[in-house]
Amino acid sequence: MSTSLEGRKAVVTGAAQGIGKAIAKALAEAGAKVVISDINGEGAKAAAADIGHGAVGVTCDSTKVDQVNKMLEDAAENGAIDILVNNASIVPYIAWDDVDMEHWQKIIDTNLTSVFIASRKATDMMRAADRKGTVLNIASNAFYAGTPNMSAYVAAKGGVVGFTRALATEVGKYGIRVNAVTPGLIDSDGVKGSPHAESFGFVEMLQAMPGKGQPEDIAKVVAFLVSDDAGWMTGQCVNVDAGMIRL
Ligand code: NAD
Ligand code: 4PL
Repeated sequence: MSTSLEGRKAVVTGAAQGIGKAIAKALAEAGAKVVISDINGEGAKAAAADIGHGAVGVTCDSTKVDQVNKMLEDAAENGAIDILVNNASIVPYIAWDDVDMEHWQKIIDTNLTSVFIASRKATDMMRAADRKGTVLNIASNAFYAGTPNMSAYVAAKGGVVGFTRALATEVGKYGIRVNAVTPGLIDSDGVKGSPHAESFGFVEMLQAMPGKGQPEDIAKVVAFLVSDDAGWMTGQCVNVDAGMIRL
């Protein structure tokens, strides 16, 4: 087993709170030097202080090419990062009748185009530095379920799954692995206090196992997928939802 991430440089986007913060913590505890990137810079710095292990918090809007490129260059410290986790996203709860062009565009930009922006730069840097790095995208089991009240989100996450497969194909020849995780409903900071929290009873009924999914349940699987233990895995979407969806 080589689950250790000692000496690896990692970036986790949207990691000021929730699942992203739990991922940043798991990677830092496995030995990686972690940059916590978030549009909420104060939150990112607070998360870094909380996690310790040399984690650093930075302000970065994942939808802005210039900000993302600079954030990744800073994180690479004249080389390349080894691990990019594309986690930043908006988790909306919106009736179909209220979905308009503005909402659709914001969700596609934040939840799908952001994944392209960071992956473009990070894989270019990995290739230039001859680094066999890895990209891990956080999609959602809402893509499989067609979960109600988040149509643009479901579409964006489907795009993330498709892009995961395509990018894995494009960069596999350089030894760069690209995978995704599709979490089910998770009791994250964002979900707590949102209308999604009211779905736990229904979702639990659909799960094969009872219980409320926690950010750490996702983080542990991510830590494995970005480690050398998953070295023969690429282009995969790993579903982590207590068996709500049985693929
Ligand atoms: P959350 O709302 O608790 O946290 C999301 C973070 O992303 C926040 O810190 C926010 O500031 C940041 N963010 C938003 N827009 C950004 C931008 N433009 N640039 C940079 N950062 C930005 O969310 P969460 O529940 O922890 O979800 C994390 C990931 O897991 C997301 O990709 C989400 O779609 C996915 N997911 C969540 C659930 C769930 O039930 N919580 C289920 C499946 C998938
Ligand atoms: C099943 O990704 O996958 C609610 C909120 N329910 O964000 C999600 C399910 C939500 C989900 C999601």
